[in-house]
Amino acid sequence: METVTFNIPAVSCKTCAEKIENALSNLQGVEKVSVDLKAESVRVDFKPESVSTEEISKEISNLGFEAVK
Ligand SMILES: [Cu+2]
Repeated sequence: METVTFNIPAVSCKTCAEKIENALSNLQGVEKVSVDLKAESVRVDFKPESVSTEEISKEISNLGFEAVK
């Protein structure tokens, strides 16, 4: 299990946070997602053998957010 944190400058409300949490949770290999609205960041626990950090950040981009590592 690995953990990655991305900064998401545009995440500002609970709806955005839930959207990101739901989408990332649906990715195979993602175990836990927690968005920190104050820090404007997301912390993801994932299995590196199932999913890559690139796939995770791409999913965030697909939702219309910028993910900065
Ligand atoms: Cu929002």
